[in-house]
Amino acid sequence: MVLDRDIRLTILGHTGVGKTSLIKRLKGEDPAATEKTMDIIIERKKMVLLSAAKHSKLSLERYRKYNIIAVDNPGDFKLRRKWREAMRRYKTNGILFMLDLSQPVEAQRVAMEDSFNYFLDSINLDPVKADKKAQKKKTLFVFVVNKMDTINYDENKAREFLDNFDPVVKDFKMTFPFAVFERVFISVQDSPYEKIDDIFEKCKQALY
Ligand SMILES: Nc1nc2c(ncn2[C@@H]2O[C@H](COP(=O)(O)OP(=O)(O)OP(=O)(O)O)[C@@H](O)[C@H]2O)c(=O)[nH]1
Ligand SMILES: [Mg+2]
Repeated sequence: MVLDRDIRLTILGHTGVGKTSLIKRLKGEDPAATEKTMDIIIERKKMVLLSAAKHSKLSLERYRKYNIIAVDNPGDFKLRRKWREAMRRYKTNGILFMLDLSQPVEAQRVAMEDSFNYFLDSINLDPVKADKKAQKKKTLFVFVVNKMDTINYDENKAREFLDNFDPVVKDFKMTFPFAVFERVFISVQDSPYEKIDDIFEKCKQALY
């Protein structure tokens, strides 16, 4: 239907951070049993965002459906080279980069740098051309800090954790001056569905 809109997202992050679990929650499945992702997996879900109900019955927004095209990726170091192809082939609107509060910072910082470089590669393999295009590109980066349950939902602690990634995020911001940056603190496993919906609400607001 004409009313529908697409949101194409690439989900990246170190292994075990909860990428596949997030998609399971989005699809209303039990996230408890996930296996390590070994290849790129395209997941689609047509959804009405919770905010739709706030719009009047005369407003299109009340009836609009969003096609979420989420590209799940393996976080394993050796399989990360698939990230570039995933982003190139599925013309992403943005990256949902996931972080895990219960895992060490350093390996995740490397994963974040990898996501940044593979994204640029997906724009153009020539670094100079890629940087040039990036300067004009409207895109979205959502940093999803997962496993809040492991730190008792302490947002201050979570913010301190995210501060460790500031130098990399600063590079993103300089390279993509027109990008929208969002941050989300969540427990994909335990947070209520509204928190999952909120991630996609933020994407909608950034893109439309
Ligand atoms: N405590 C806790 N565990 C979680 C949460 N979300 C996911 N997990 C667990 O983290 C583990 C890894 O989850 P996955 O979703 O498979 O991680 P992934 O990022 O897809 O991993 P790869 O496919 O290897 O890249 C699983 O045992 C999940 O149950 C959470 O919010 N809290
Ligand atoms: Mg996975």
